[in-house]
Formats: sequence, C-alpha cells, structure tokens
Amino acid sequence: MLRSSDRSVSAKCYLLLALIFELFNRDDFNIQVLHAFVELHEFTDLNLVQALRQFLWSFRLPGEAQKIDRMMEAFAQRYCQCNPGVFQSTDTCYILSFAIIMLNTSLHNPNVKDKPTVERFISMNRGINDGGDLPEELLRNLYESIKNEPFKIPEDDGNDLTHTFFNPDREGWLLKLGGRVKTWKRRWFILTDNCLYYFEYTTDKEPRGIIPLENLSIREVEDKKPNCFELFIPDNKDQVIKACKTEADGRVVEGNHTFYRISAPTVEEKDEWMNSIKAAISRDPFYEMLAARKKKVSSMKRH
Ligand code: 4IP
Repeated sequence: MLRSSDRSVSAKCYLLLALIFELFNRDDFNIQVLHAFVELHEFTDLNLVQALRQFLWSFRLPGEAQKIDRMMEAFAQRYCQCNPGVFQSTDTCYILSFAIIMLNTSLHNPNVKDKPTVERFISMNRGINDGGDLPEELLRNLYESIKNEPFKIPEDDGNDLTHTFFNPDREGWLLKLGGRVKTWKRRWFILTDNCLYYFEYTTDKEPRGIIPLENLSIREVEDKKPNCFELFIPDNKDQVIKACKTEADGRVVEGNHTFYRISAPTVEEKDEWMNSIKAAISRDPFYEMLAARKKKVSSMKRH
C-alpha cells in the first residue's frame, strides 16, 4: 500500500517516470523476452475476454504503468496475429482490453456503486475501431462474459489487478478553465489516488494534466458557466498550485493555476464531484505545521 505522500509524488512524477522507464526498460533484450513469452500463448479463436483470462493468469503483473502498458501492447499484437480481421488495428484491441479490465472492476468491485449497463459499455467504446464502431454483438458478448464471471486474478501482495490497473473514485466530462489564458476546455476527468487527472479523450493513455489534491480545498463558486466549483490553496490565493500539464508541443511543465475552476454538466454531478474530491483530499500534517509556523513568523514580524 502506498502512503499518500508517495502517491502524490508518483502522480507528480508520472510523466517524468514514463520517460525514465522508456530509457531504462526498452532495451532490445527485454523486449525480445517479452515477445517470446507472449508468443507462447495461443489465442486463436478465443474471444478477447477468454484470451485476457488466459494471459492475465500466466504471470505476475508488474505495478508500474509503463510496464503494464508494454505487456498489454504485446498482448494486443499477439491477439491480432492469432485472430486476423477481428480488429482494425492492435490499438483497437489494446483499448478494448483496458475497457474490459475496467468493466471488470466496475461490475465486480463492491466499492463501485455505479454499475455500467451494457448500453453504456457499448457507447463508451464507440469509434475505437480506427474511427469506426465495433459490432454491437461482439461488445454485448464481452460484457456478458465479464458480468457472468469476473476475472480471478492471482494475488499480488494484496493488490489485485483491479487496483493495479485503474479503480477510479469517479470519472466523467467536465469543463475546466485555463491557467493563464482563461479558456474553457471540455476534459475527461478521473479522480483516483488523491489526484485529479484530466485527458483530452477518454481513450488517451497519458493525461494532459495532473492535479495532486493534497493540501487543496474545494468550494462552490458562481460563474457564467453553470455548476462551478473551485480547487484552491486555503489562506494563499496567490500561490501557484503544484500540478503538471502537457504543453501543445508535448513538453511536460508545471501548471500555472492559482485555482482550478471547473464546471459540471448538472447540479447533481457537481455535488457528486465535490463530495468525492472532498473525500479524496488528504491533509499532510507537515504542511499544516509549516503553514502554522509561517503564519506565526509573519505575524511576529508585523508586531
Ligand atoms: C489553454 O488555453 C488551455 O485552456 C489549457 O488547458 C490551459 O492549460 C492553458 O493554461 C490555457 O492557456 P488555449 O488552449 O486557449 O491556449 P488544456 O491543457 O486542458 O488544453 P491547463 O494548465 O489548464 O491544462 P496556461 O496556464 O498554460 O495558459
């Protein structure tokens, strides 16, 4: 189990770590071993859920996102090689594999209250087949298969696959106001591990921005946009919030926000987001101590 401070550090460094993993883990030998391992699997005529069941049981899944990404990439390639013509590209297979793993979490993890229907699963996977839709019957079969029998995952130090992959507290479309340039952008938000991630598209692998929630507060605000709330640093309205974002040219930089203003599509969704974020915000006692000390010093100076 990660401590919250570890989690926020890992969130802040996510994109940097991705780069480091890239440099250290992508050597030819490791990749050859991975492909030799994956080629031992025979997926011909298995549907994607059956193939995933077989694959995920065959090794201990690594914890790091980049390694999982590489394993799943190799899996998708092998599946498409064994079943030509099922998907337009290995990307489709990769995306659908993740969608299935997330569906498994949503349907079978008792902490997830909002259980997706088959219609929602179908609509979430619109356009993933190189811009086209997958046959509805295929998606219905995969949904039923997961619903009727969850993945049984080998234990991994008490963290099962549903945790290793993705078990968001909440996700959905929201509008976000820019930092320096105040433009509203529709972004797909995911709240998990005390961080708020936002993506341009639901299927993006890398977030556009990461906001660690530690030491932030949340409040409702009035705006021309409806159902707004704001993340801010209490007692310090001018301080820039620790966060990272991706620039248009792909560089990862620190964010420029002194507050994050967000608009939800409905009052209900605003309330749900605010409650989930409040629950996720964890206070760092050292930060509190430091803030109290800073306040004391500045008030002593004034006298
Ligand atoms: C951008 O405006 C977007 O609103 C960015 O949001 C935002 O970055 C930028 O803030 C803002 O200038 P334009 O696209 O109109 O230029 P997104 O990254 O979601 O596209 P944030 O930090 O909100 O992600 P600054 O602070 O970089 O100006």
